Amino acid sequence: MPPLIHKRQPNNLFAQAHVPLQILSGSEQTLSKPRQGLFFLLMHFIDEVRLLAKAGDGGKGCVAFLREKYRPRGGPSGGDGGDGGSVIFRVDAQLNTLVDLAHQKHLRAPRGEYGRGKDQHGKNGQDLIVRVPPGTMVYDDETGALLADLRTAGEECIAAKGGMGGKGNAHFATSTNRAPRFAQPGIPGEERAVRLELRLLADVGLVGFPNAGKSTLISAVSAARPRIADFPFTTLTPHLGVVRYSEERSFVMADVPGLIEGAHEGHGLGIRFLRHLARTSVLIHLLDISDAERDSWQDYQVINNELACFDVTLLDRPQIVAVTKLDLPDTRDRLPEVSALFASHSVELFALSAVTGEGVKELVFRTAQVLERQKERARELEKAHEQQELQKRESFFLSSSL
Ligand SMILES: Nc1nc2c(ncn2[C@@H]2O[C@H](COP(=O)(O)OP(=O)(O)OP(=O)(O)O)[C@@H](O)[C@H]2O)c(=O)[nH]1
Ligand SMILES: [Mg+2]
Repeated sequence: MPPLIHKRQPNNLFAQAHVPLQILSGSEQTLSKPRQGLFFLLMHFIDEVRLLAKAGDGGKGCVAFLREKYRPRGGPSGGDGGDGGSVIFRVDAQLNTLVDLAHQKHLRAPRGEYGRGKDQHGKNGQDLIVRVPPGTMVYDDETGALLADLRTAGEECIAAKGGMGGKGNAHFATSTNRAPRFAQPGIPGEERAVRLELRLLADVGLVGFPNAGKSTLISAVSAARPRIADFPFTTLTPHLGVVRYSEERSFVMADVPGLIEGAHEGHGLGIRFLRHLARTSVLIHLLDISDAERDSWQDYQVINNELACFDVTLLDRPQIVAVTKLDLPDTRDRLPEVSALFASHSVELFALSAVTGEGVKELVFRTAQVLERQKERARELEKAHEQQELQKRESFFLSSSL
């Protein structure tokens, strides 16, 4: 029986989740039940793959001479070779993971056909179009350079360009050499090692400890249906949901797996999923204060510390801090005390219950408000930057014309 998954590099996911390697190559019978579940889920959300893209070579030009009845010396008639196909990544809005590429090592586009006699052009190799989800970043795996950041449906990036076909000898006839016996070989297609990294396109990210109520909240405000259960690490992969807050306005929310202390050292599911917060503009930090034994302020700081360990700029993002499970009597009792504590550190607290809906609308509107302010600020910054560039160019022309 073939192995379940080839032992390949891209899915360091498995390493993070502490799944023993035997699962990657072992037979199905060796998997115990819970592991099978984890395995299944991880298998279906892949956000990093490494591939070798090889474009098709150009076909050779042909050396041929036309010999026909009444035209015994018809002259050089070698046709050109066809162009090789390119390897192209194209965004498909229906996709949300790179799982389709997880088991591939090579992406090969077909070569161009050789040119033939009677000036026949070889057929071009067809481009290999590889569909990727929106938010895919394409890197050259050798240099680490970013080749493309593919965001909108239909956007494309040529990972490896097909080689041009060689010219046939018909092109090389001159007055002094009317029967050239040479043609061009085709140009080899490009070959490039690429790394695809998916960074989900979300406006708002939910962060917090496991069981804080992240998935329950996203289920309450959007059509996303991540699994919800009363044990930690129910959510093993990020989920996106569209939150509609008026007739025409909406934002995308991301539920990422819970964090725990030491996540940056690999504890729990680690912090690798935090890359999906990189493009968010606002974070919603959820706190469960129902347990009297926990120190809410410390919990808040632990999560922020893990965010900073992944990427310190995540802390520059506006953060809305919200207490969940407001319907529980323990939460309600502790709320005034915790709110006062957070207020003493100048942190405003929201409170909500995703089960009863209390406070949810307020949180959504506040999030939308902060998000719009952020977008406005980004637009202003962009404008100011453009103006600066314009001024620089003007002063350059002025100084060079003097
Ligand atoms: N009473 C009450 N229970 C809630 C509320 N929100 C979440 N819960 C419960 O808390 C538990 C954990 O909720 P989840 O939404 O799965 O928590 P999570 O933050 O997504 O957890 P992970 O996926 O493990 O990180 C579940 O049993 C939920 O039913 C709430 O507002 N009120
Ligand atoms: Mg969850």
